[in-house]
Amino acid sequence: MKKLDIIGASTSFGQPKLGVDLGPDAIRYAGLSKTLSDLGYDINDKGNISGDFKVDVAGHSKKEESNLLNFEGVLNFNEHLAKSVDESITAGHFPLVLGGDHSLAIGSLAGISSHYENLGVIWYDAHGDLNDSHTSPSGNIHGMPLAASCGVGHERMVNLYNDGVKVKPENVVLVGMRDLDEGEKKYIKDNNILTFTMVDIREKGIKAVMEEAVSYLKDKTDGIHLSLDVDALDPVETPGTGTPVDGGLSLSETQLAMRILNKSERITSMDLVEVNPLLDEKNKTAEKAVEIAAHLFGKVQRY
Ligand code: 5AB
Ligand code: MN
Ligand code: MN
Ligand code: MN
Repeated sequence: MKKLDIIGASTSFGQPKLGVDLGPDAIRYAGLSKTLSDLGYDINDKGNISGDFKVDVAGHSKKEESNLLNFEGVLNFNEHLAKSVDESITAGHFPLVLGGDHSLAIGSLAGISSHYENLGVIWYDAHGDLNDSHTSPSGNIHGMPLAASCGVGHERMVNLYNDGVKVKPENVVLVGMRDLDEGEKKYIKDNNILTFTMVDIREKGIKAVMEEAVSYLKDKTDGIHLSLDVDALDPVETPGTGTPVDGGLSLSETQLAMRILNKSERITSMDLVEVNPLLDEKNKTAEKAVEIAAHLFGKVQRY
């Protein structure tokens, strides 16, 4: 039986809003383990990442480095997360990382990347998360993890856990984009990153877009990591998230996208992030997150 490790990345260091560190538990309460075990997986919930970075209920809003909010907290948390993800892959298990704000992708990609020669990444998000401290309008590190993983940004972020670039920009595909900052647009253009905005998705349809993403990555990568931010979906679907943007994907489009990725048999790891139960309506966003994961792991909707 295929083994799946659930890793709770209960961090909120990457942004200033309280509650996103409760995302992993909200997704658990929405029935993740049972749903995936009913699909035939052997589930091992490793619990939440723990360390000496306890979340301060008054919020943590210290800019330790210029324009990098909670810099030390983000680094410390991600060192722990990278180790856990690395251990899961070494054991031959699929790491499913629950978030938590998206700065956790720095750690998950750091833990994954050494296991692959040419890791591919599908970044399913309203945002590119391709800022560095110079281009970021907010200083929030959850807007920077893909840049850091591609080798751009503070050297302690770039070289976290193991030195150097974790993902090559030519192995990245962006899906769902509708809120890109100027510096991110420039990075995408300069590096020729395959990008599907919501306009592209409305024109081509999600099925064609996902098939194109898979065929682009299939032959040049030896594993594909899916980093899925619930704000890729429209806020009507997933209101419980810190940086919602109108005009997003529906749940049914996302279910179809996940089915296509399941059929590709290339997805080797996943982040499921930015679920904030304090901003949610009756845990609706966590329930959608479970539904999304279920489709990646083979659920077929029958009406
Ligand atoms: B998320 C913004 N680009 O850098 C910034 O939710 C938003 O992980 C980042 O995608 C959103 O602050 C980060 C304006
Ligand atoms: Mn986002
Ligand atoms: Mn994101
Ligand atoms: Mn967000």
